[in-house]
Amino acid sequence: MLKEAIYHRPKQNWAYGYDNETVHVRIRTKRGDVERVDVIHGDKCMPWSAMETEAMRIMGSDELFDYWEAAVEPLYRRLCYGFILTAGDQQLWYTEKGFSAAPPAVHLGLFEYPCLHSVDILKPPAWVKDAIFYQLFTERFANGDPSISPDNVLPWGGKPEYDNFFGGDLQGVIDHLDHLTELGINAIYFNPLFAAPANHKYDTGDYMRVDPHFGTNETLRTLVDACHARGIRVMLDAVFNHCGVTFAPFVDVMEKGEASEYSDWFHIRKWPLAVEDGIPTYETFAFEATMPKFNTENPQVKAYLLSAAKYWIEEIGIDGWRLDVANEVDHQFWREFRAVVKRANPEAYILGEVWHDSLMWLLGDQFDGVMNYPLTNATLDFFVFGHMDAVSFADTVSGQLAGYPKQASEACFNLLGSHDTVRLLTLCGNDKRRMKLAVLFQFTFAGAPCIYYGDEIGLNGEFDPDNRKCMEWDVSRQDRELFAYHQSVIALRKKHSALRTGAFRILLAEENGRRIAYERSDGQERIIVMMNPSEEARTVPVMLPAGEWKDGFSGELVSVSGGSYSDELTPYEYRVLVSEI
Ligand code: ARE
Repeated sequence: MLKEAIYHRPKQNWAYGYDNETVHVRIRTKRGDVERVDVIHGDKCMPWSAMETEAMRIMGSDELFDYWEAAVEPLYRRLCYGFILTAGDQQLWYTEKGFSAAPPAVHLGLFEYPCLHSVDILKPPAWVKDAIFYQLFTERFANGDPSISPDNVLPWGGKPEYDNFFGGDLQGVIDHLDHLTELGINAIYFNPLFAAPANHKYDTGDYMRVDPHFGTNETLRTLVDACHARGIRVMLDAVFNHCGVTFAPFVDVMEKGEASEYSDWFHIRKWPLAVEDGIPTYETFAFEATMPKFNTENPQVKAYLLSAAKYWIEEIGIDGWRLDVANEVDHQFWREFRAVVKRANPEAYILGEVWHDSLMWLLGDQFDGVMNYPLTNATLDFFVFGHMDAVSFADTVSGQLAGYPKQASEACFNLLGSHDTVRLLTLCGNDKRRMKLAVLFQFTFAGAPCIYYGDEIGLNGEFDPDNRKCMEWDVSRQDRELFAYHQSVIALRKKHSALRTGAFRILLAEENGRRIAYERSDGQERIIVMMNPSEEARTVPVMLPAGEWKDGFSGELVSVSGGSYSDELTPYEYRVLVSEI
């Protein structure tokens, strides 16, 4: 047994409350090195004889490690525990004191999860794991009220530039809700809607007002009500890292300099405000002079932003916030933000924009989920670019699941593209076969999938601003086959809870090859996804128990005699099989 590879520490993703009764305990060992791991657990004031033993199962493996997991229900909320690792005839105890051949003499040497408190458990709103999001960039979705379009508005469908306008607005969204209902989504993520000069509205001028070219606060209320009537939830973008240069307190600072009562609202490095060699003398988002960074430690700034966070939930009825540049705002601000938002609506979703490992925000005191760009990257690398073989892909996504508490993975926001990336179809070289497999993976994995507006009808586009083209409303120019495909994967996900909350298990991952098969199962249903993301017809073999298996899309019965089952899949073909347990 390679002791150096063995890792556990209480809390974080290694021992965390999953619900009010359950603690998930995980431990890492060298891949393929350990045959069995048991967790011995109990209450530290009970006799040793009252300790219980639970066999752990491998929840996933990456290139180097196996990750073992057990769900433990402490009888009296408190948990002390140790591990017994077995490999061949070698058996080792692993406790807080390290490794030993014999059990510790007293409880004192054990790891402790001191007490399971409901308030400390990360509890994302239940609806999020069932959500299917649609990301909507309002300026480019539909112009429903030309009377409020900017003066320099261009005819719909022109070439998007950094600074041009096509007049998309909230009425346009209201007018096209049937499109979203027909598609089957049940949540919308809106890019920023508040008053701001730029077409993307990330340079906020007023956090309490909908941009006048988009509509009014009343229009937004009407839209939110209309969405709710259709079972669609609404999440807005909170740009709280920075504001824009038309935001009144920053205007005051620009006018009065150091004497401004708002000078401490921002991080001014040097007076006067200026840009020297391309670097502003005040902190900003990414050295953008038009995006001054807030001092979120200042109590007045906090009070202002938190009142905005509360207003849109309480007065307009929104269901969640996506937090822009979330990783560059202090953790303490987000803790207070969470308290305010959850008080206003305990079911509100808090989603952080973090492009990297986000564990520290997903421990119950800050976010419910993050934009899952690490998963995006792995999915694209495998299905779209072919940069990884199936083993590396399987290892990567399994490792990612082990890196977060289960409920965080289930409430992550899984996207294959956004207003910040090249569009999926373009990345696929307009090859829909690749796109479809990537999307099928997205819709059969843990986490709420999101479709970037227009992807469903074949919109393409290079990097910003080309990825923000006007939505195509001429049905004859929409890719209806792609639309029907999206409808079918959405329906599949909605039908099977195992796809949303079931355990994920790799069944086949081809080394130096492309074939992959995996299972999602939740004790009631077992779903098998088999894929051949290659240019050659290949047989995809998996081991399946006998039982009644159906094709996940057509519902047709599939004959499985039990044991080895294989399907001959044409290039880029896939197969989804479903069976009740
Ligand atoms: C645009 C162009 C720029 C151009 C500028 C000129 O993209 O190339 O210089 O305009 O005006 C918003 C707009 C953008 C605009 C930007 C600045 O949507 O169109 O830029 O403002 O004016 C990092 C951040 C992440 C951020 C991305 C873009 O960590 O938070 O960069 N995303 C949010 C929003 C954006 C928004 C802003 C932030 C600002 O989603 O839309 O931009 O409010 C790696 C790094 C990440 C990095 C990521 C992407 O993975 O690790 O940190 O994200 O790449 O670059």
